Amino acid sequence: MKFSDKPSIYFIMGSRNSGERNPFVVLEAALEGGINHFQLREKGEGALSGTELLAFALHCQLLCNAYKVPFIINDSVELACQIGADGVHIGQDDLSASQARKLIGKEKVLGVSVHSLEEARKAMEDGADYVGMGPIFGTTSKADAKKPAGVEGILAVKKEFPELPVVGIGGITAENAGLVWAAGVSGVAVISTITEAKDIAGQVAALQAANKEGVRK
Ligand code: 3NM
Repeated sequence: MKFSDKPSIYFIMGSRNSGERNPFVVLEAALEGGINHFQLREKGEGALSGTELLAFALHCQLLCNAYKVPFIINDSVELACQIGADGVHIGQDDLSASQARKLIGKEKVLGVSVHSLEEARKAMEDGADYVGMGPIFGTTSKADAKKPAGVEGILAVKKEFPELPVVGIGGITAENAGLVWAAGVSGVAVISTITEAKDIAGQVAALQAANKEGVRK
């Protein structure tokens, strides 16, 4: 499946990321504001599991469906298959991309987190539709995040594999997103820039407006 026809504002959130605010209210505001992808990433202290996670995921899915925004699940191929999510995003420590592709079939979106050209090559060969590269800038949203790597890794991947959609992640804000877009990404993925925004739709618009180059693959 193709990742996206237009530059994507790719919002990631779990039930613990929205602070005092109701996560569904935050998600709906982001959808209303025009995000292009949503990934449910349920991690950290107090993370939901079992039937609670299932119910949370189903509610997020309903909202995404209402706005025709692809609903992607982090890590759990099982949950994604169970509820018929639009895709799965996996890391280097999860099952392999080729295993994930076999389990989800050809039609679903498959994303893989990578940190090097070699990992990107492997993900692509294994059937990934896009790769996530990060952290570009410092982030406090991922407990085991690596050192910020800037946009060099993205430039290297785009040079070698111009057709492979790359999504930048980690510490991206409306102020620094221009650098990321300019590196040739197909999308910018954010947690806190949206979850912490007073004006969520305004932040989504600002992330879009930071893309001066227009349409990307
Ligand atoms: N993955 P924020 S960084 C989920 O480097 C995630 O692979 C990363 O959150 C990676 O937009 C990250 O708040 C956290 O910095 C992104």
